[in-house]
Parts: sequence; C-alpha cells; structure tokens
Amino acid sequence: MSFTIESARSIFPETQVANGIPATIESFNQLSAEDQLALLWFAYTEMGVTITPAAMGAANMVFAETTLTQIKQMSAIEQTQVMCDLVNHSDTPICRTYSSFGTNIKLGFWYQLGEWMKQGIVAPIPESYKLSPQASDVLQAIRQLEGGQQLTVLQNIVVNMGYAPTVSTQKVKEPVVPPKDIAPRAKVTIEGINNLIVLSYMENMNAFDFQEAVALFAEDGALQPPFQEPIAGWENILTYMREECYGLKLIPERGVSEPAEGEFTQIQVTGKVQTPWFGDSVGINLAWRFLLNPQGKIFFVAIDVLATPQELLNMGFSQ
Ligand code: EQ3
Repeated sequence: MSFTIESARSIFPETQVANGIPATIESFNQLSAEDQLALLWFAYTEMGVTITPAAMGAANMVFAETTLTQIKQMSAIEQTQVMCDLVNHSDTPICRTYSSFGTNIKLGFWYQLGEWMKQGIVAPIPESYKLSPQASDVLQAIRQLEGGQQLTVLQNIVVNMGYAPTVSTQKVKEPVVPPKDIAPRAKVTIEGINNLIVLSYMENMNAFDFQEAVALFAEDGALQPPFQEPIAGWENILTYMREECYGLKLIPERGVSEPAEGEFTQIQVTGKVQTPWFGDSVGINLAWRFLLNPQGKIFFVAIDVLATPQELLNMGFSQ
C-alpha cells in the first residue's frame, strides 16, 4: 500500500499539537469589532516583545504605503471605521487591498498603525476602554499561552483580516529574493538524524535558497504549515516559501527516523523556529513530520506548533 497526501497527514499521530491556538482564534472571532481591536492592543502591549525594525525592510512596505498614507490623512472616526472594517471583513476598497497583501506586509501594516496609534497620529484605543466579559476571557486565554503561541495567534488573526472576494484577485507578490540575498550556508546537525534530505531541507531553508529546498520534494509532494491544509506541487510550495519563509531561522534539535509502509520513511524532528519580526527573543516550539518516498524525496512534511515545550524532549522517544 502506498501513501496519499491525505493518509500522510496522520503520520506520528501522537504529536501534541497546540490546539489552544485555533480554539482561541475561534473565540476571538466571536467578539465585536471594537472588542477585537482593543483586545489586540492590550495583548500586544502586554506581550513584552518588541518588533525588530529590520523586519520592516524585509516586508517591502512600499506596497502598503498608499493605503497607510490614506489612513493617516483621515479623521479619527474614519480611521476607527477602517480598522473595524478590516476586522469585520467588510467589502471596502481598503479591505480588498489589504487582503491582496502578503503575510509580511499585513504584519508590517499593523505594526505601522500601532506605532501611529502610540504617537496619536491614528485613533488610539481609549485607555479606559472596558472589554466585555467575553473579550476579557479571550485575553486571559491568550495570556496563558507561551510566547511563541501568542505570536502565532496574533499572526493568524492579522493575516485573516480584510475582504477577499471569492473570485481570487492577483496577489501582491512579496519581493522575489535575488540570489545575492541567499544567506551563507551553515551546517545543521540534528541529534538522532543523519538523513541528508532532511538536513539539506533545514540548511536550504536557513539559506533562503527556496529553489533548492523545493527540489528536495517529490513533484507531487506537499508541505503543510501549522493549522493549514497541505500545499501541493513544486510551484505552489515555492510561491509559498518565497512569501512566508524569508528571514525564518529553523533550529531543529533532535529526531527519530523509522521505516513506514511501502518503503517510505517517516522522520520526526523537534526544535524551534525564530521569525525575523522578533529576532532571537522568541522561539516557537515546533515539530516537523517528514514522509520520504522510496526514492528518498519529500512526499510530505507537516509543521506543527507544539502544545508544551516539554514535547521537544518527549516526542518520538517513547516508542
Ligand atoms: C496595533 C495593534 C496592536 C492594535 C490594533 O487594535 C489591532 C492590531 C492588529 C494591532 C497590531 C498587531 C501587530 C503589529 C501584530 C504583529 C504580529 C506579528 C509580527 C506576528 C508574527 C508572528 C510570526 C510567527 C508566529 C511565525 C511563525 C513561523 C513558523 C511557524 C514557520 C514555520 C515554517 C517552517 C518551520 C518550515 O519548515 C516550512 C515553512 C513554515 C513557514 C510552515
């Protein structure tokens, strides 16, 4: 019997995924627009992490400049309306433009608005704003997540704002990374793993050499980001990596490799990833679940955010 992408999704079923993340996002989405905006403000200011301004350069904010200038010139009431529209997924020109931005531009857009809110250029959340009891519960749930998980919640919420019509529009492409931006290659070692494809995946991702990273996949192979559906095929994976992975630092620590059905090999690796937004101040605890086909190519890899840091040590080793 051979694997399908669907059956590959359940390799290493004992992986303890941080299911608190989608649950928190779900309860956040039930709140009123005002509560959502205020809660994000309070959560963000409480987190005690600061965005590395260098990440703004990588985000290529030129795509968002016109919209940001437009918002800057609005009255306070209009500014608040725009922010509520974004949260409400209203069909407005700004919401449509926002949806066409890549992830990094969306994050940079809110970072800029946040800075302007602090400076009084954009309508702030009144300090006396009283969250509803439901919103206070969601804020409490966010407080209880560990740092990397809080960022994952924040990122997911921000990325899904705006209005995307069902007929897909042309996405604003993030900068295509020219060869000179490929970082120096650093050798990766993973305790318990000597598989060259897995090691090479980590090394190429850290060098931002996404062409080489994609060449490690089978032509019909797939990559499944946390809490998302698998992205299948070389071209789609490459587009995704160019948009989402520039600046990420993968820090795999240890793993296990074992034979699977039909001469496939399954490999589980645990470790951390750092995002350029917060430099090395926050590491997100992750697991990679690789399934290699009999030719040794990556047929499937899932990336999961782990429930507890303890999982970094526990996983795979109890078998
Ligand atoms: C202004 C303010 C504060 C208040 C206002 O009311 C509303 C909003 C929205 C506000 C602003 C919020 C801001 C500025 C939020 C910024 C959030 C940021 C910068 C979050 C960044 C998070 C980054 C994360 C979680 C990155 C995770 C990366 C992962 C898991 C990478 C995984 C991958 C690996 C390891 C692979 O091997 C393959 C690719 C893949 C990407 C899946």
